Amino acid sequence: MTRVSHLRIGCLLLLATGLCSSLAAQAARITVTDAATGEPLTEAVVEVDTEGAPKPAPSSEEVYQRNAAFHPHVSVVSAGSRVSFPNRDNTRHHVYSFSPTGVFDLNLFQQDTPPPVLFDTPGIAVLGCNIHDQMQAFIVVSEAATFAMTDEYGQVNLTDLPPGEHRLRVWHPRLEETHQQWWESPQPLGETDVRSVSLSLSVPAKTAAEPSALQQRFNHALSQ
Ligand SMILES: [Cu+2]
Repeated sequence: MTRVSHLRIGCLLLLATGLCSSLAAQAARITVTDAATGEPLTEAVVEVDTEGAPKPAPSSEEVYQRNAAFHPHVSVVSAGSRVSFPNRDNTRHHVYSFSPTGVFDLNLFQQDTPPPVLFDTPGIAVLGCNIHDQMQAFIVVSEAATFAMTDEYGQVNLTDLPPGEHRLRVWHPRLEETHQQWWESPQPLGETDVRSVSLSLSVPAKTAAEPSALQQRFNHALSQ
């Protein structure tokens, strides 16, 4: 191989590395942890307020019931989205929300799914079931241009933030009892920030979602 071709390969390698690092840098990464334990927090919703950026189109989502639990436990949707509530249990559920962002009340029989509910007001809808006290779920209705929910490692990667600094806020179901408050970052977020957020949770973790023995007998009686 000649000296010239060695040089050429070197330049190509440099170009490739430069390109790779600039692509990798175009993402902000946020890790959310529990301040008391340091454990990563899944199901934290991260909102970034990017003024002027287009907002995501409304979508159609589903929160189904199986084994007397809601799935998913936390959803985040853009304002104007519709959510349906299919019952995949053999028993009845009576799903409601009294939250200002979405007040509704649905009596759910198997295979009989009512029309989806429209969520056009930003905020958090806390869902419950009149029959099963332990059933709880949350729908975060967002008007932000960018939102995401943390994965099992407590992380979100925001790959399409515009340049500049943006307001950052984080919500988690265990932040406080009304489930309506957000943690606001004192520092704005840049498009390449790698940020750790540690939340002080005041609501204890719900233990087993297993229905009580009495509840199980009741469910069994209902399914007969
Ligand atoms: Cu129920």
